[in-house]
Amino acid sequence: MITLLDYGAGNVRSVVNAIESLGETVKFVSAAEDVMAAEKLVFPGVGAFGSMMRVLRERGLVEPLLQYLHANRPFLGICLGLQALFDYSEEAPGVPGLGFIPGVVKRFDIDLSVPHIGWNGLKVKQPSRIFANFSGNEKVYFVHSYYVAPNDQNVVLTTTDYGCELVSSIQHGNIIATQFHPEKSSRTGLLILENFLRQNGEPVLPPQNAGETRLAKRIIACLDVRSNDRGDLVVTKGDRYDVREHGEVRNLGKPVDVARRYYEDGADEIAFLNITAFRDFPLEDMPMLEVLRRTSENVFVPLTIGGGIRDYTDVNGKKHSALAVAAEYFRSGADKISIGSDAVLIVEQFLATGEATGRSSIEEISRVYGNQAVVVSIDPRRVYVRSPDEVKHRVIPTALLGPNGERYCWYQCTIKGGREGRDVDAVTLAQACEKLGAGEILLNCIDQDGTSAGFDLELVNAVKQAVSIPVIASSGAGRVEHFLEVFAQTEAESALAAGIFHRKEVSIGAVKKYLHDKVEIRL
Ligand code: 1PR
Repeated sequence: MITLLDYGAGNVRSVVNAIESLGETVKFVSAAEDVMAAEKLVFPGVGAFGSMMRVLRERGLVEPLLQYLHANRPFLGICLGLQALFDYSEEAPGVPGLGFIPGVVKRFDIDLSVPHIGWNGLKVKQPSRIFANFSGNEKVYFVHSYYVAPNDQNVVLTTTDYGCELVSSIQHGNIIATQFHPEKSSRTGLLILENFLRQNGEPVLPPQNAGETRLAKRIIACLDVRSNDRGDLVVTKGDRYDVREHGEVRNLGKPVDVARRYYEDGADEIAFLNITAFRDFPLEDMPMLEVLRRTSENVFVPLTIGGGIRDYTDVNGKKHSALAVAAEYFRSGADKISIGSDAVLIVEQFLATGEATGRSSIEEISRVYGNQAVVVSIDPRRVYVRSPDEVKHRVIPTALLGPNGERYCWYQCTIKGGREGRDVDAVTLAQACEKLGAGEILLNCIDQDGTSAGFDLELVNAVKQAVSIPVIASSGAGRVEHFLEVFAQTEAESALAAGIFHRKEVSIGAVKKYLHDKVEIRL
């Protein structure tokens, strides 16, 4: 029996699912006594440091936790569950942490994209039970903007390189805590969890490659999901966002099965986009929530879900906040949510007034769940112009000349799945969303979508150069070479594809095999 401390933020569902997949049962801490009664305690912190500590205090959990830790009882902290052990965090000045491990939690101050999102390696500093059966070149999944700096180096279990050498896990007697997410680290993560749960193994020092660890470029499989005309929820795929063929919605399979196939084939992440959620209300769309729940039961890589995240008034006049919609998605197994149409409307208002309201979906969700949990999905379309001063938007020179030989273009943001063009460009939108608290940009391109003609490298470069958060290049992948092109010619951290995987023209395994000796990837 594992006791799990859920203080109510973010996706603990995936930790529960990962533990249950290993044949263990999970009990939740509902009162302070449950902490001391635990045989093994798992603390999967998610969200923001300040709100986490506030909830722990309000629920009277600080003292029991400290007692448990000082008694050297088996403990596994994950992400914020690691950071909570320290004195304080730069994320929430003035809010004390548990102070069990002397030291602080710092924000990255590096030239690379922050948050540090993706699969990176581990440099092991001391033997541990959790490394039993490790080969030594495993990668694990990180998603964080802050990292721990312990005063005593003897507690450092592993470090990881990302612009600096950060402490990626600590070990102090039976207390182990990781900055990375074992529950999202595929087979490697399940092995770590299994080793922790077994408790009887010998400490192991795995074989190691010398040198720096490197963040892998991520390959993401995207499932556009909607109901077809018979009411079945299907994976579909458009050509330039048109998902109908001979009048019918294309049906490329059942979402849960397709996601599982991509997980087994090595996807680093899976995204579900509920593409008609702009007109339906996601909280009434139980099948979609069910898809997420069932997928997260046996897919142990990060899941992003988008569609319909906005404030909403239902038919009875009841108001639902975007935060409530996101919360339901997180509870159902999402690690990140993605905001499309609402982001455009928020940015329009932000640009018009020059002020952030603090109440937009981007701001509210990132405040509660952390900005790493908020992806903004952009659906831009090329608009050609003769000269850069013809419009007030960010215009770029293009090698792909327009129909009348135009040498310039801008990328017009759209809402409602490309149905409505708005007066904002993709570069401005990405920058504004970063300011408002988005942690990542999913950059589609309607002109390339479903064409198999390759990613729009000009668009990716224009957006990537304008922001310091990670960018996922999307739309147009048709061959393995397109993935190399996007990683070699842009700084995008990830590449997303849909059609070629759904139609089984190219597998994720084949993409990785091709990239393997050319760019850093997770095998
Ligand atoms: O606006 O917050 O409700 O979110 C709706 C979400 O649904 C947005 O993220 C939007 O991108 C997405 N969406 C809406 N309509 C469509 C459509 O296709 N008709 N799909 C749609 C967007 C684009 C990509 C696609 C890549 C790769 N799909 O996700 O997977 O272009 O495709 P490819 O590799 O086959 O070229 P909101």
